[in-house]
Amino acid sequence: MATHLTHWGVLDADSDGERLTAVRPWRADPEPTPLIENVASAQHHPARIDQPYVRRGWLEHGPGPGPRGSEEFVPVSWETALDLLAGELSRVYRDFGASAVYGGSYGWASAGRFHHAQSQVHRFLNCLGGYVSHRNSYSLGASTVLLPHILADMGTIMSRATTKSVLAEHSKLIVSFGGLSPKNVVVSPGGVSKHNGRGWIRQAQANGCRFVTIGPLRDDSPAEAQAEWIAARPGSDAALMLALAQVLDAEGLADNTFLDRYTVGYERFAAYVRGAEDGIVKDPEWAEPITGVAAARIRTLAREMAATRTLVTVSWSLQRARYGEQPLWLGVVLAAMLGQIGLPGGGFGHGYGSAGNVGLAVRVTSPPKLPQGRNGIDDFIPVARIADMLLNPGAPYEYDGRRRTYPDIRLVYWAGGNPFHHHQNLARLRTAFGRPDTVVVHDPFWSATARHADIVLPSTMTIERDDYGSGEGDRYLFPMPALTRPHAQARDDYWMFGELAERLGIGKEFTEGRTAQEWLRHLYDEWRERLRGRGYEVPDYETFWAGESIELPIESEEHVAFADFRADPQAHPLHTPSGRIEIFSETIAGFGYDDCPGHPVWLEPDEWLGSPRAARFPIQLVANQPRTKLHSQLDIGAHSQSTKIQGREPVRLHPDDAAARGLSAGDIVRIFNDRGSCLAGVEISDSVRPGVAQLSTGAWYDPDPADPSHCRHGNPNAVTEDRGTSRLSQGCTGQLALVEIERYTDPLPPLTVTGPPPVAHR
Ligand SMILES: Nc1nc2c(c(=O)[nH]1)N[C@H]1C(S)=C(S)[C@@H](COP(=O)(O)OP(=O)(O)OC[C@H]3O[C@@H](n4cnc5c(=O)[nH]c(N)nc54)[C@H](O)[C@@H]3O)O[C@H]1N2
Ligand SMILES: Nc1nc2c(c(=O)[nH]1)N[C@H]1C(S)=C(S)[C@@H](COP(=O)(O)OP(=O)(O)OC[C@H]3O[C@@H](n4cnc5c(=O)[nH]c(N)nc54)[C@H](O)[C@@H]3O)O[C@H]1N2
Ligand SMILES: [Mo]
Repeated sequence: MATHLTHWGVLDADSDGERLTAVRPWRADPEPTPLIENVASAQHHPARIDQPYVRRGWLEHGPGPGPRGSEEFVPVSWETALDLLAGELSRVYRDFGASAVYGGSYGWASAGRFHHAQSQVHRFLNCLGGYVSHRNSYSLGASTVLLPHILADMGTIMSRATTKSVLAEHSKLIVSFGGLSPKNVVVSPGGVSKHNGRGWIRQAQANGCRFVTIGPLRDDSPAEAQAEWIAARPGSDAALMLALAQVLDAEGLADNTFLDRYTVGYERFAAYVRGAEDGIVKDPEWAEPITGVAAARIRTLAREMAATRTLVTVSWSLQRARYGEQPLWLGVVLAAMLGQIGLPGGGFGHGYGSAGNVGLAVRVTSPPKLPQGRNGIDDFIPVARIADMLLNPGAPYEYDGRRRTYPDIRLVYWAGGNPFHHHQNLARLRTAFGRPDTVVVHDPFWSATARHADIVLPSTMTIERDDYGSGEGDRYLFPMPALTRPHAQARDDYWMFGELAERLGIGKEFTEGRTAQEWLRHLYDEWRERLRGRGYEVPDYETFWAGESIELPIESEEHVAFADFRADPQAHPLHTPSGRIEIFSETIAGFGYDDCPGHPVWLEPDEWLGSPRAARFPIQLVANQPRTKLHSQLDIGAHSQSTKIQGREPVRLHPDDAAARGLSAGDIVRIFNDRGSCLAGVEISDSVRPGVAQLSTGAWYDPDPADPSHCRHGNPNAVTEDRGTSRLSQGCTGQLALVEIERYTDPLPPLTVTGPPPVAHR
C-alpha cells in the first residue's frame, strides 16, 4: 500500500509489481474524486506505446516535410531510435542552429517534480545550445499579458489571492463570471492533496454569503452555493459588466475616494460608459439585447453589489476567447468601482473555480526542482501561435506592443504535451505539422501528437518511476516511489535524454554524473539547506522518503490580496507604470491596437450568438475543460470511458435545441462549421442555456483518413478557430465556437485512437 500524487489528487494503491490491483482515495482527502480511477485502467491499455517507433517515410527517405499522421510506424530498438535521433539533432543544430528547433513543448505532463517532462526537455535542449521557446499558457494567454499592465503579474495574482477561508468568513456576495466550477478545482498543476472545492462554499453559505453565477451552464457552480444562475450569452460578459459599471456610475454608487487614491484613468473609461465617445450610453437597456439578461436584473444586481461586501471573480475561461482581455479588465474595473480591493472578502478574484490552487495559504517555498539551465537564444512565440509559426516562417506578427517575426523551424521536439489536444483547428495544425523536417515526441500513450511524429519514444507513467511532488501552492510534499515496473519497453524521459546527451557529447552537462535517484536526493538536500538558511526545518531525505508526506512551511494561513497596497499605496505601489490600478493604460493605448484599446470596451466577436455568422451556425459550442479527466490525459481510462456514448464524447444540449433537431438522448450527432466537424453523443439537460452546446475538450482526435477536418470521436478542436485573443496577448481562443448540430445517420465508423496506429514490419 502506498500513496501517490497525480494532478487530480492523491491515490492510495496496492500493487503486484506489474499493475495496480486496488486504488482508493487518500484517507486525508475530504473531497475525493473519481478521476483517480483513470490511472490503473490506462496503464497497460493497448493505446500505451510499447517500444520506440519511427514513421516509415522518415526512416526510408530521411528528414523532410511529409504526410504526418497517415503513415505506418516501424518498430525499432532503443539503440536504433536513439542513434537516429542523435544524428538528426546534430544535423539540425550544425546546419541551422538553435533557432531552427521548436522545443516549447507546452503541456501539463504529469505530477512529480524531477521527471517533469518540460523541465527535462528544456534542460536537454539548453545543453545543446537552446531552442525557440514559448511564452504564456493556453490557460491564461490574455491574463498573463494584460494583468501586469493594469494590476499585477499573474504569479502574484495567483499565489497571493485572498484565501478561500477569508472569503468564507467575510464575503456577503460572490458574483462569479464563469462560475466556481466544481469539476475544475479538483485539479491543480502538480497535484491537489486535500480537495476543498465545496467546503469553503458551504461555509460561506452558512455565514450568509449569496452567490450569483453568470454563464452558460447552471452547474458551473456547485449545489452548495445555491447560486442564482444568470444565463448570459457566452462571450457577452464585457457588455454585462459595462452595464453594471454604468449603473454604479450613474447612481453615484462608485467609490470615488477609492478611485482617486488607487486608480488612474477612471474619467476616460467613464466617458465611454456615459456615451461621450460614441453617443451610446452603456446602460442595462443597451446590454439587454446583447447579453440576453433583463435590464431590470442588471440594475438591481449593480445595487446589490454596491450595498454589501462583494467579490467579483472572473474564471479563466472568459479570457480564453476572442477579445478575452475585455471581460477580465472589466472585472478589475468593477471591483475598483466598488472600492473593496484590499478588504477581506471583497475585491477582484481570478480563477476561484478554475483550478485548485487559487486562494490557498501562502507557502514559504516551492518544492525542489530540476534546474533547466540557460537558453542560448531568446526567440519565442506566444504559445498558441504554433501553427502560424510552422506555416509562415519569416512572417511578421504583433505581440504586446512589438512587431515580431516567426522563426523557420526544422525540428519540433515535444515531451509532456499534446498539441493535437490543446490547439485549435486541428486540420490546420496537421498541415502545419507536415512542414518541419522532423517531429519528435515522447509520451506514454499513442496520443494524437505521437501519431503525427517521426520519432516516437515511450515514456514511463509516474507510477512506474521514483519521484516526489507537490502541487502549486499545496501544503504537502509527497514521496512518489515507483509502484510498478515500467510497461513493456517504456523508459523515463530522463534516461532517454541522458542517452542522447551521451551520444551528442554533452552527457556530463546534462546528467552531472547523477542517476535519477541521486538527483532526487541531491535536489532535496540542496532545498533543505536553503530552507534551513531561512530558518525552516524539514526532515532529512531518508525520513521524508520513508514517510507518507511532509508539511511545507507556511508564510501566512490567511491572506487578503492587495491589503498592503490599500493600507499604503505609496509604500506598496503596484508594479504597473503608475503604481496604481490602470483603468486606462497609456502603455496599451500607445500600442494602437483596435482589438485592445487603452481602456476596456465591448467588442463584438465574430463567433457569438449575436453575430451574422450565427445565421448559418446557430449554436454556441462551449468547449470547456472535461469533468472526467485532465485534458486528454487517460481518456482511455475507466472513469472517462464511463461517460462516453457509443464510444463518443458526450455533448450536452438544452431540450429545446434537441427537440428542434429531432434529437434524443443517446443519439450520435455531427457537430460542424466551415472549419471542420466531429461526432458526439447527445445528452439533454436544462442546465444548459438554450442556444448553447457543451462539448468538453479531451476526446482523442480520431481523424477520418479521407478528411482530417472530421474527428470521429468528439474533439471540439476540430471546429474551433485558430486565432489569437488580440494583438496584445495572442492567447488561445478555444473556449467558444459557432456550430450547427445534426443527427448522424451514416453507419458509425469504428474508433482507431483507442489502439495503436498501423505498424509496419521491416
Ligand atoms: N477548445 C479548447 N481547447 C483547449 C482549451 C479549451 O478551453 N478549449 N483549454 C486549453 C488549456 S487551458 C490547456 S492547459 C491545454 C492542455 O493541453 P495539454 O497540457 O497539452 O494536454 P494534456 O492532455 O495534459 O497533455 C499532456 C500529455 O503529456 C503526456 N505525459 C504525461 N506524463 C508524461 C511524462 O512523464 N512524460 C512524457 N513525455 N509525456 C507525459 C500525456 O500522456 C499527454 O499526452 O488545452 C487547451 N486547449
Ligand atoms: N476536471 C478538470 N479540471 C481542470 C482541467 C481539466 O482538464 N479537467 N484543466 C485545468 C486547466 S489546465 C485550466 S487552465 C483550468 C481552466 O479553468 P476555466 O477556464 O475556468 O475552465 P473551463 O471549464 O474551460 O470554463 C469554466 C466555465 O466557464 C463557462 N464559460 C465559457 N464561456 C463563457 C463566457 O463567455 N462567459 C461566461 N460567463 N462563462 C463562460 C463555461 O460554462 C465553463 O464551464 O481548469 C483546470 N481544471
Ligand atoms: Mo490550462
